[in-house]
Amino acid sequence: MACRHRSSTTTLARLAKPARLTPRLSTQPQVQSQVASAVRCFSSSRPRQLKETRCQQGKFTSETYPELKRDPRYGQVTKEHVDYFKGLLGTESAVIDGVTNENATDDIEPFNSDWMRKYRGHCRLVLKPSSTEEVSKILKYCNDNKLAVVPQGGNTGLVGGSVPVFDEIVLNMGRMNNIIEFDEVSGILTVEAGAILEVVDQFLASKGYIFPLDLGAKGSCHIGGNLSTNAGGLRLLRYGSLHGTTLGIEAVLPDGTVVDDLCKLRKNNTGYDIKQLFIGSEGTIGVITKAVIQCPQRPKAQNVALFGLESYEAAQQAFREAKGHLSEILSAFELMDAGSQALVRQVTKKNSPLEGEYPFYCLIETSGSNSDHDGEKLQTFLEDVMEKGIVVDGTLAQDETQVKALWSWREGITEALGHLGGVYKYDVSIPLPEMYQLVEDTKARVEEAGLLGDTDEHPVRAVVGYGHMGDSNLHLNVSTRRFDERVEKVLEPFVYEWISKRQGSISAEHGLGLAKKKYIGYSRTPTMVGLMKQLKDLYDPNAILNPYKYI
Ligand code: FAD
Ligand code: 2HG
Ligand code: ZN
Repeated sequence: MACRHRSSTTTLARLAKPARLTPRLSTQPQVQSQVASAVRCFSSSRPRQLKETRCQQGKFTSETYPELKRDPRYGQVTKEHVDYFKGLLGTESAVIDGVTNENATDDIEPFNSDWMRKYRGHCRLVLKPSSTEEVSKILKYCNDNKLAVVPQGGNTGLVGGSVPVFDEIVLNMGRMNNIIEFDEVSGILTVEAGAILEVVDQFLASKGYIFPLDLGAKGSCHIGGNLSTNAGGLRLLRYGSLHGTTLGIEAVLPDGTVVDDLCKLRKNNTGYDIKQLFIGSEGTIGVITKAVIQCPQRPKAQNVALFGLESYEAAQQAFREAKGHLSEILSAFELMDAGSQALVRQVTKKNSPLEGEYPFYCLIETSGSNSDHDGEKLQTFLEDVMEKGIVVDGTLAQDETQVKALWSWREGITEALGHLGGVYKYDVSIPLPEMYQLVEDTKARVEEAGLLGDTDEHPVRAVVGYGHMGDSNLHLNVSTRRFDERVEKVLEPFVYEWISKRQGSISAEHGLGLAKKKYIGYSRTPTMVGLMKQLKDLYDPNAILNPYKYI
């Protein structure tokens, strides 16, 4: 619902023609839901699946990083193993077998390659269980036979964690997509790990609730993937992290043990909170099969404004004012620089919602229960920041279509960049005053190395920054015409050293995966890394889960 825009002395431009990215839909995943004890079918409009990147599928990860060697501890997958899994999982579609069937390579390729087309494995067997029991039997068998396994959700991860490096078996959770139970009084949802975030959120919308996480990959990513990466997304500012909103988890350990902690209580101080270990552990200690989530009421009134600013300093002032004016109704405060918006324009061929061009743009969202009240607050805020000269120009969405159109300038950046070639991504937390400086320093470094330019001999097209300013979370993106090891050498460890000097985090919300495994020491002390290794050894003594990654 858009706010009522009341007449004012300020001159906020209005969106005449809201821009809209054309959704590309694909086959709807089968969704069955069991609400309370009654089993019923739940149909929703189709989730908007992510567009694929245009970056050409390149080398295998093992070629890009020849220093990675296959660990000889792991067994090779044989026909005998495949026969066991076929016997266990029954249906043909549950096993994609490239071990005994050479023609299965094309079918396996999407499970071997990540969304960015940066990482590519050599997996020859994909398993798609449909129950916790099947996950348990698969893992027990793999553990007994020392077969390495990569848990996989929607495969939208941005750190190379969701695809194999060598011949690990992919355990894809897509068939475990039931919404099991929803309590309309408490807002407590129980859901299987393979359910798609957008499908779950559409179900919740029909009940007047919202999933406490939203992100650009919602049409493809799974709840289990979200929990495993502890995804942050666009409204963490309002709803907090999944560490807070997850009440319970069911997970399977590598030896097949089912950890049943499907607690539905908000308060439960009985012993260690073990479920927290599975949140953000990227499939390295267990496979999440179900989760219980505390969902908030869906806001009745939602307002979105986008404005242009002359400097990063002004963006910080705007954030401060937004917190002051909008406090409890502020649900997102996002930053985009001019470069990121230029690339979105280039790819989508849409006109910018503002007339002029500015070095920075901020998108503000409010979510509340009273449209008049929220609209009034937002109006006062906008008048204030314009009168003070903090904001130069702005636009306020007038209806839901315009809300989506404005969001697309922020949410659509990742997809747009993916269309232009390879992207080196750095998802980092930095204290706000210095946050954008990283983009400038990185750009200067890439320029100095002669890698940035408008012509084809320059691998780098642009160095841009955007992100969740409300959470001090910057997305530094180096957009290239093709992945090039010279670029990576200029960027790493430079970026991580830069962050470490400012006591930032080298991974704010995307995780470590393969991309950041060797850099964890820039954000964690040796003691912390040591404790993490102890946990890994305890839960996964044969190290079969997601090897070569994380720590
Ligand atoms: P996958 O990519 O399949 O897997 C991610 C990791 O989790 C892997 O290590 C995998 O082994 C593990 N895993 C998956 N499922 C399970 C399971 N059931 N049990 C155990 N381990 C499992 N991330 C953000 O944080 N915020 C954003 O705003 C955001 N926006 C994005 C926008 C776009 C366009 C894209 C492409 C990605 C974005 N991401 C964002 C990154 C990504 O979408 C999230 O990390 C998401 O949570 C991954 O979910 P997935 O189901 O795709 O998991
Ligand atoms: C976002 O906030 C996602 O849009 C993706 O976390 C960021 O592409 C990226 O670097
Ligand atoms: Zn993000």
